Amino acid sequence: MVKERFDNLCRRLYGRPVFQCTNHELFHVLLTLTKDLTAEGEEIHSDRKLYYISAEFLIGKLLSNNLINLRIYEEIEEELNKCGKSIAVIEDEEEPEPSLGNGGLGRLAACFLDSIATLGLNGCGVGLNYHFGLFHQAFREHLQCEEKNEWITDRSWLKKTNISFDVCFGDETVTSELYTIDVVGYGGKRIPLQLFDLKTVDESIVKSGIDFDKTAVRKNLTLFLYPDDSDEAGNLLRIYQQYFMVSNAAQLIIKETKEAGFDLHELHRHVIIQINDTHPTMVIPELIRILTQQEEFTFDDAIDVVSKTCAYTNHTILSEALEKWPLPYLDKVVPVLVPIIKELANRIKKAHPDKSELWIIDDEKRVHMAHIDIHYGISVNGVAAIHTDILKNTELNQFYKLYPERFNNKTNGITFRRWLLSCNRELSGLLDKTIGTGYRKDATELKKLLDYRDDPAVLDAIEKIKRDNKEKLVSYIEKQENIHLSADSIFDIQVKRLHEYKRQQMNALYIIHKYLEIKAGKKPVRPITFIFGAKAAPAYVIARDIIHLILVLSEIVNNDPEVKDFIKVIMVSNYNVSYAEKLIPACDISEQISLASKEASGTSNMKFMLNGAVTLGTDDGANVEIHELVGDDNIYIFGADADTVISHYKNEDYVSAELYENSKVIKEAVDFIVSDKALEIGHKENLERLYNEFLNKDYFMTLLDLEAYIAKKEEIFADYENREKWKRMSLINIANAGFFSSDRTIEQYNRDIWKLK
Ligand code: 26Q
Repeated sequence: MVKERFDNLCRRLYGRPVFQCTNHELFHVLLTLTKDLTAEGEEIHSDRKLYYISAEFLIGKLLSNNLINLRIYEEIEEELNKCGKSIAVIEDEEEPEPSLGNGGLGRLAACFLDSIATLGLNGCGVGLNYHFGLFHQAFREHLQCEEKNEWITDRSWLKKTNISFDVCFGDETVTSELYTIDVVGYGGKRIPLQLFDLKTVDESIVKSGIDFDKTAVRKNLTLFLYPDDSDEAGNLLRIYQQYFMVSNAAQLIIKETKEAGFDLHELHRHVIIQINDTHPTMVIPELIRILTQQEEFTFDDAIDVVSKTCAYTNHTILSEALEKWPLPYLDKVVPVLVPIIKELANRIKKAHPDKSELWIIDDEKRVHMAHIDIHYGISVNGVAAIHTDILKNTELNQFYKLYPERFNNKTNGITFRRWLLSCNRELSGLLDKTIGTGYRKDATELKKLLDYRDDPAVLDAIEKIKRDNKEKLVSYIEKQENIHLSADSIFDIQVKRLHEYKRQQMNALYIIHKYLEIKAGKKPVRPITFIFGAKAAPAYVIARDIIHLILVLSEIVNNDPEVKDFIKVIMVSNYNVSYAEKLIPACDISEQISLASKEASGTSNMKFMLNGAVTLGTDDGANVEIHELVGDDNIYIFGADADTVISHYKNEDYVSAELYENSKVIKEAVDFIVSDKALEIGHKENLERLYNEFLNKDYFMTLLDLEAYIAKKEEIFADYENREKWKRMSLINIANAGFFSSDRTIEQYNRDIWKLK
């Protein structure tokens, strides 16, 4: 059936059968076929609907994933194989990757949409259609360069709708247009990702790199995700973007609720809004504005109904990320919301006159967006058990005392369709043969694999798959980066946004340590390949310096005849979802080394585990739950725990210079950053700044854990040589990963917060 349709479509669109079409043509045919089949699939109806509003949806390429979820991948692949072609190659070469997110929070939103559709829940995603999204990263002179990332072509998954709304800013009114991307769940049910755009956006205002006139809102509003926010214009633009997103969302919600024939006084019975971090917070005052100004609600009634409709997810405790907008900025961008926000704030201040930590507007006239969400919503959730505990006991303790029933944990998850079935077809094939296909619907069935923990055939098959995936990655990296790696070496991988709290710099210091040891004659028994992938926010100076250090190390290590056969260092360029899909199945050691208490959850840790890597990490975020699931013997945990870290901050007693002075190992590694050898290749300004940061600040306490990290790494590398032990650890990690299916996470959101039918 599908084969025939595929061939017919090739003939209709290009006048040729499948085997005569080019990859370029085949992508277009498969895109059209998939869109058609998706539209023919089952739509979900119910009288209660979820709106998942998020500034990011990092959906990745969709071709293979959609074919898998429509359950036609095998059939199409068979047809293509007949003429020496494959879905993977067509996707690699022809499909642009939508660039609608940064990292964790955006990828989580994408996994959630997959699970919502799979579980047949009535919901949609609402966000923005950034034309250039997050920048494309290139390296020049060992530095990150940003380029625009053009992903929208006439062959994208976007579908234009005729829905459009006016959005009134302080100085002008703009008109939106809505695009949708259908998200197909496993089995073929679909939900829409609704992406608002602006008719008047002008791509030509972007001249070189990612520079543009930040004040020309009509022309720039949906050009970039998170424009540089180091200056006032950048911050104002963020507020323009956020209001544009939520005003459209609110208008869409009101329109759909009315069209369904529901009474807006019953809004909370028909609608649930999940606010993904504070970026969509203004949806609360915006809905109140619409209900009071256009629907004749009293203020009390509007607050009442909206407060019962909204739920908030917190993804970070880093204070820099907790949005606090200066009131004058809001006055300029969204004057219509300011009286409403002030009224919301006054009610809280009146109720808690002595507790300024609960206020919405502080003494410096800054609006704490999270406080709006907590006071005027039904739920506050953290994204891993330890993170929710920290919110309750420390970060948001005053709020927890006031509203204990609102706080709940929802440990993150990942979709196994993309992060196993699609990215590691060999492993999912082995699982099918070994434990049956039930795990595809019910991930906890992966546990059945534990019965094979001593079965040499299964253990060897897993090892062989890892080895094959490493070979594939080696060829891909060779093509992409022009660097040759050996699949015989240990692949030690750290991929995630570049941030000091994630401590890529600690990994770099280990590499320096190892380099110095090899130079002194102490050689590792097996070669090790250290792989990094990370983008730094354009205005984050130290993060850029850390990238510089890693690129400099890569140059030094990979070209040193005494060293290069023992260790290699590579930072892949433009790390994104597609790269992750190739790196993760090829990984031996998963680096999850954040400063304890700082990584809310992490989700790559789950992806690595599911693909048979062993975690080397701190007891932070979801690592804590991985640790509990696999037990002490199947994970490598080191470093200070969250309580210790929190007390260092409280007592202000962390002094990195003392650690540096008192440890030869630390001193040697840190000094290397400004050694002649490093300065010969790197830039003085970047390297000295980073060196001084370690000595004078080290806010994320890298030096605190460095020695413990070095010791743990020696242990894990030694254990890698015990192949029997390693293979069993790998299997045990896969078998216990079922808990991290986003289907489980979404069932919990639905059970506790959304309550959709
Ligand atoms: C806020 C204000 C000004 C400028 C930027 C921002 C901003 C932008 C993006 C703040 C936060 C983000 C993104 C946060 C994020 O991705 N957090 C990650 O969320 C994942 C999913 O829950 C977790 O697994 C990660 O631990 C967390 O870091």
